[in-house]
This record gives sequence, structure tokens and C-alpha cells, in this order.
Amino acid sequence: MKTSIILFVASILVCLPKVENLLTASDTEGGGQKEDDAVTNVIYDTDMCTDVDDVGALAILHKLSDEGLANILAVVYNEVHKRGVAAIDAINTWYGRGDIPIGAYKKTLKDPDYSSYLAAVAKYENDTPSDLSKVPDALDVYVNTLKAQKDNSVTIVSVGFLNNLADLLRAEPELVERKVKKLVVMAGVSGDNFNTVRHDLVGEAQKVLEDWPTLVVISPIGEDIYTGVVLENVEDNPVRTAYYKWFNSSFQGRSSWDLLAVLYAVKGTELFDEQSEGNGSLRNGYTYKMSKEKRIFITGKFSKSYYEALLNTYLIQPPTNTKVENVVCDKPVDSSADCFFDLMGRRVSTPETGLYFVNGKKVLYR
Ligand SMILES: [Ca+2]
Repeated sequence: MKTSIILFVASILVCLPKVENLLTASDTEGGGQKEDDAVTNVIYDTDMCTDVDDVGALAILHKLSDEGLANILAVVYNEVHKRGVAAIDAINTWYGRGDIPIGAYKKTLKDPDYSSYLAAVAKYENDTPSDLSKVPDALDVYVNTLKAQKDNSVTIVSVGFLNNLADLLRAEPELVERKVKKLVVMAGVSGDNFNTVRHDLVGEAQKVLEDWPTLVVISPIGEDIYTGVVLENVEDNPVRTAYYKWFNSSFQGRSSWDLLAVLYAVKGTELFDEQSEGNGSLRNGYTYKMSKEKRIFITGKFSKSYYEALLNTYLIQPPTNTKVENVVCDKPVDSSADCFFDLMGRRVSTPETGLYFVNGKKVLYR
């Protein structure tokens, strides 16, 4: 298994001398360093516990950070599982960012959720104290993080319940208005049946959707976009273990709601369409009007297979700072020729429609 990954990397190295630019070439062309405002400053608010797409989404966020497109300011946890914070920390640590502040929801939730994978993920290296009273409060992390940022510069991505956000809005509405550029909420547009209602929190969801002072973008898509099966082919890591455990010790593809919310938060209209017509509603009867400035939702603009290939590409990539040493290629590759590699790292002589690595760039071959 490891050998195939090494050969994959080795093949790319031979094919592409400038491997460090593999995924960033288009971002740095002509201008060197990206402008500050081209980097999306993100606070990730997750219920990582029941479902595994929160893990995949955090992985995507790290890879977008590796590309220089995102900057993870903090992660806050809106569930109450006792291994949740340590698992988040373990994933951050795996990606070389173990110092990212993490805040936990310190109140109780009705009927807390079970997790099939958090305990296993929390065993990977992390420095979260076992005494959870020492973990910072999510509200404090939000406030301290926002205070340290420039005005109108923070994107919050909420892929779970809205309890932390409602607390923040009640405590510091002016800070939110000043610092937050955009809030992306993974939820259904109408009649959402999980993130806005679970744990009897629909009132908190309404508080946010009704009073949030900046643009709110609802991200309802991803149910039919399956990702993660490719993790079988990479070396052991916390993201791989989460998916493996979630599927009862097997590798399958899981719906990608949270991954797409993160992808939109960073890539925006490059990959998604924004819609501002119609209404949104919650299951308690609260209805709100979509409008360009305040409340919109997104739809996909590419095929299901495109999003699956793109997200899977991110999921299988190791952290940028992983050292690849003593790599050897199985055979010499002519670097002047096009080299197509599929997501498993296999060289492909007759590519069909899909995403490949070709001459140093991710290419959608049609
Ligand atoms: Ca979630």
C-alpha cells in the first residue's frame, strides 16, 4: 500500500521537477505570494461525532490551507462528545497544525450523540488535556479569535448545530458584524432535518438565521456526492481511521455535505452558483427571505463525478510538510511527455473522463 503511494509521488517527481508547485502553480503564477485578501480566514464550527463528513471537511480545509488558499484561525466544537476535541486536535496535528485553537461547547445538549470513530481518532498524537475543564470555551475562542482579526475578514463555516453561533451572537453582536465577512451554514434550505433541529436546538438556529448581521450562505448540497473510499489506498492516518471505523471497518464512499460547505467557503463561485431567490425555512415554521446581501444558498455547477474526484484528490494527499525521502521510480519517465496519473497514483495511458494529475496540475479530462 505504502509502496504504491511512494511510487505515485516518485512518478510525479520524475515527471514534474517542480513538485512543490503541483497544486499551487495557478495560484502563484505571475504574482508570487497570494494577496492577503485572497486567503480565506476560516473558523470551522463542527459537530464531529455522529457522521464522518465533518472529518473529511476538516481534511479538505487543511489541504486548501496547504495550497495557500485558506488560513484556519480556530475550530469550535458544537457537540459534547468527550473525545471530540482531542480528535479534532489529532487531525490538526496530523496536518501539521496542532496549535490551532479549539473551543468546546461547555453547556449540556439534550440526547448527546454517539460516535463510532472519535475514540479511535483521539488516540493519534494530540495534546488536548484529558481534563476537559481545561479546554477553552467555544465562546471565548470565538471572541478572542475575532478580536484579533481585521474587520470584515473572517469566514465562519458551520457544519453542525448552531448553538455556539447563537451564544456568540447574543454575547458579541457588534463584534460579529465588524469582523465576520460571511457565515456558511451546512443545512437544508427548507425543512432541514438535522443540523438545525437536532438536540432541540431549532430556537438557536432561528436566532442565528434571523439576527445574524452579515451574509449567511446556506450550503444544502452533497448528499449524492460520495467521497472517502479512496482512503483505503493511503497510509494510516486519523482521517482514514475515521472513515474506516464509521463504515464498520470497511472503506466506502460517504455523502459529502460538510466537505462541499468548506469547498464553497474557500473557492466560492469558482465552483458553485449562488442563488438569492425564494425563501428558506426551519421546521418550527420560521421562514426567511433570500436576498443577495443577506441570505443566499448555493447549488453545484459541475457534475457529481467532478466534485467526487476533486474532494477525493484532497482526501488522499498527505500533509504538505510530510517528508518524502529516498523515493525511487519503478522506471524512467520521459518528462517531456504528458503523464496522466489517476487518484490512486496509477499511470493511465488512455484516460477517460475524470480528474488526473497531468504535468504538474490537477486536470479535469473530458
Ligand atoms: Ca456535521
